[in-house]
Formats: sequence, structure tokens, C-alpha cells
Amino acid sequence: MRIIRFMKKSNVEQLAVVTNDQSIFELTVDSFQDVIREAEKNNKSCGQIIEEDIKNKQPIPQNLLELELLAPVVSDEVWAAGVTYLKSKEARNREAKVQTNSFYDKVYDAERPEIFLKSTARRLIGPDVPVGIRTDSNWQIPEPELALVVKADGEILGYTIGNDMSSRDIEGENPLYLPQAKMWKHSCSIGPAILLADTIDDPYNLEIECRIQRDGALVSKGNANTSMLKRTYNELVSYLIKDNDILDGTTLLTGTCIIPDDSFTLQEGDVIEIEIESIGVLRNPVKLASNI
Ligand code: DO4
Ligand code: MG
Repeated sequence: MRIIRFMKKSNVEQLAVVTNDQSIFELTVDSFQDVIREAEKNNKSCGQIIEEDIKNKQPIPQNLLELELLAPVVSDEVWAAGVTYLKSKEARNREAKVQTNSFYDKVYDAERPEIFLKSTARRLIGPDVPVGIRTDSNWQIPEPELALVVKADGEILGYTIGNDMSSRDIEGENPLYLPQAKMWKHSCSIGPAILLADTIDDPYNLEIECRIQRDGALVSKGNANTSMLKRTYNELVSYLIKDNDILDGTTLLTGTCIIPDDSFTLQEGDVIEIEIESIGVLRNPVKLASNI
């Protein structure tokens, strides 16, 4: 069961569910946070609330490709975990030009994971909206990541796709530049759907593929599987909520396991597609942030 939001012809934002047979039903509540509140109030799961809501409804006539999809949840905050995959550690050591005992080596092995604030609702975008690239960086990539959608108490309610757009030269110059290497206009995209946690077989065995097209040609392609993650999702969430106060519907990106070749940098006009099995494809064109 997947939750989506889309823009209706009437310019109204609509929450909906996609069932296993790909039928789409409009939901009565307006947001994923409303589903969480209803579930809490009635002591039920989000899945039960949704099933009851659509019981006597007819699906809409459109299919997913015909809808103008929006970010499936407007999270007040998006957080991100880092250096949770070996590939990420190795790539960061290369960009920082360090071989041994780096910050990245240490955090990969440490008990405490790296967790940072990636985005706020105002900066967050959904499918098909341009992601931004910085004008003061010459080395920029998408970071395709499985994203957790969590409740205020840390319960993992669902999974979506996140793109943690990153500037490798700014981060490589000095780790203290991390906020600038990670956060700017349209630097975080999520979607196209939230796969509910109780309807997923194994979140530690999901194929991820990232494709980047330029002028209609494939210029970068990478694959990985969430089985390569060094930590558990609950471990990452436990550090996110430690002495912290998060809201229902917060998103946590779980780190990248796909890094394009070191010679690759994004350009305006590129199109990024991140596909995670059972969730869908998150597609965003690339634009200079100054042109957005
Ligand atoms: O250490 C910097 C960020 C790491 C990150 O974003 C990742 O591993 O995905
Ligand atoms: Mg990342």
C-alpha cells in the first residue's frame, strides 16, 4: 500500500492511496500527518485507517502516470544520516584527499552515526520539480537514498525515496562546510510515494538504481541494495530522536550507496531518476538554483 499526494485539476492537493492492483483511491484526510493523528486517536495502524477510508469508495479513473504527483508528505524537517555505506565513506575520503583515519573512517566505525538537518518544508520538493545545483560548486551529484517517514516518537511508518543533493568540492574542502554542501534552494527531493511499513517484505533488501540522462542519453547509472547498509534503521532513528523533538511525518534519509564516477558533475538540463523497488521512481530535472 503506497500513499501519494497529487494536484487535482481544480488546483487542490489530494492525498490518495495506491493499492497492490495499482488502483488509486482518494483519501478523506488531507495529509499523511492527518492519517497518523487518526491512527493514534483510534488506536489503529495507518494501514487500518486507510483501509476503512476506502472501503466503500471507487478508484479514480486515472493511473499514476497521468497524475501531477507532489511530495507524499510535507515534512517540517528532513534529516539525513551519513557515511552509512562503505561506498559513501570511500568517496568522501577521495574528495577530502585523505587516506587514513579520516573523520569519515571514524564516523563509519563509531557507535554514534552522523545525523544532520537536510531540509525544511520550505526547501523540500517532490517529483518532476527541478532540483537545484549551486553556482559556486564545480562538483555536484545526487545522492539516492532510502528515506524513512517517522512518527514523533520515532516509529517508522513508511519508506520513500530521497535525493540528498550534494556538493562534493565544498564538502571536500572542509567538513565544516557540510551545511553549505548539503542545504540550498531545492536541494532535497522526496517521493513519489510512501510505502507503508507494515506492507513491505524486507526494507533491508531493496534494489536502488540511479540514472542520470543528459540530452536524452544515459550519462551515469549506478545500482545498490539496502542490504549493504552498515546500521539499522531503528539505530539511526534512535539517534535522531535522542533529546530532540521531532514532529509526526519527519523524514530521515538513510545515506547514499551510489556515487557517480569522480569525473561526473551535474549540469543544468540533466534529468535524475532514482528507482527503489516497491516504491517507484523519483524523477527530477536539474536547474541552477539561481534560475529557480
Ligand atoms: O558526511 C557527509 C554526508 C554523508 C552523506 O550524505 C551520505 O553518506 O549519504
Ligand atoms: Mg547523503
